[in-house]
Amino acid sequence: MTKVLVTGAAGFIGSHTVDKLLADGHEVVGVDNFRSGNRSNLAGADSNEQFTLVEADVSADGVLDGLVSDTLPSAIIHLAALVSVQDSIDNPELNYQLNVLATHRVAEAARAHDVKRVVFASSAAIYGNATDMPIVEEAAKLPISPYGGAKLASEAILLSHGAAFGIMIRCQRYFNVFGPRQDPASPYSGVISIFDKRYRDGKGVTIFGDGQQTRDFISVHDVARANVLAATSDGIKSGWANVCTGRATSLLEVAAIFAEHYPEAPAPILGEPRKGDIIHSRGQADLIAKELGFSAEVTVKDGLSELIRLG
Ligand code: UD2
Repeated sequence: MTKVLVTGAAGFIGSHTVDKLLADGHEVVGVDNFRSGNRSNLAGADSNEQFTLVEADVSADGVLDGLVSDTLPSAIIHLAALVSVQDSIDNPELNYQLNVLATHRVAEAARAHDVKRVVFASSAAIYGNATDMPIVEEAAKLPISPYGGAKLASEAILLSHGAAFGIMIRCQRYFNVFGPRQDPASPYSGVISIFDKRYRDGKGVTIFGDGQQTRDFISVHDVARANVLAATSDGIKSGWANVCTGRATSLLEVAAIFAEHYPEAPAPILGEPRKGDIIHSRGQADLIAKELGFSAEVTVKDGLSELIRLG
């Protein structure tokens, strides 16, 4: 059993990561300021006596230092973030506070209190408009949003701290994560969460463009498992890896799966392509398989069926 501190514990990926850690018998200290996280995401975790939750902002001076010195975890999984790319464009300063300063605080708290391992929520956003598919980890890092820039800077902060002070760092570059508890509230929310809500409400969906665009959609259950592997496996080294399936699914395929479950729903409308949209995104999944022994197990079809069943 390991004690793990999870920042952003009440978020979409955070709460599933907490659930997986608890299911595997680990002790978990969660921290969240509920800016975008939701208390109800932790309904299952709350009933587990191995779980403690602290309400706090990890970017604030002294918060993480105090928390880490009080709890002395073996590993930190740092998922707290400003999660919306659009918010980072509207408010770059807040983005750098929540996505870079907070990461610096994590790195410093780990150094000061001898935490030997940090797992970080990085993103395929660091690759920007990559055109060679699949996207390999060596691809150029040319982010096109403050969000992507902050994720790339955070990788550098953590890896340099790790090298200087002997902390094992794993940067997890998530592709398009989907599943239960993803917030569909904004037009820039993940497309699957938007489609799920609209079908559930008996409304049709709009596909921006011809629907042939593809993404590497990965289930949040697989992502949570990858996080737990990175935080608890023996014999792994500092580094980074794509967290993806290696498979591409088009929006037409996604809409067709929803339509099977909602035969009465109106057919999707094809709208104007979204400005700045990339056509294809697919990661290469070999490095994480080699380094963590991880490969995604949930197909898009099965993941969508679960989402539609559970909400
Ligand atoms: C991700 C980011 C986005 C930007 C982009 C850069 C998320 C959720 N979004 O967008 O902010 O950084 O990466 O590459 O992380 N779509 C529809 N109908 C809808 C909503 C979306 O057709 O109602 C399309 C959208 O135009 C796109 C695809 O669905 O072609 C996926 O959209 P997304 O926002 O879920 O993810 P992505 O990778 O485009």
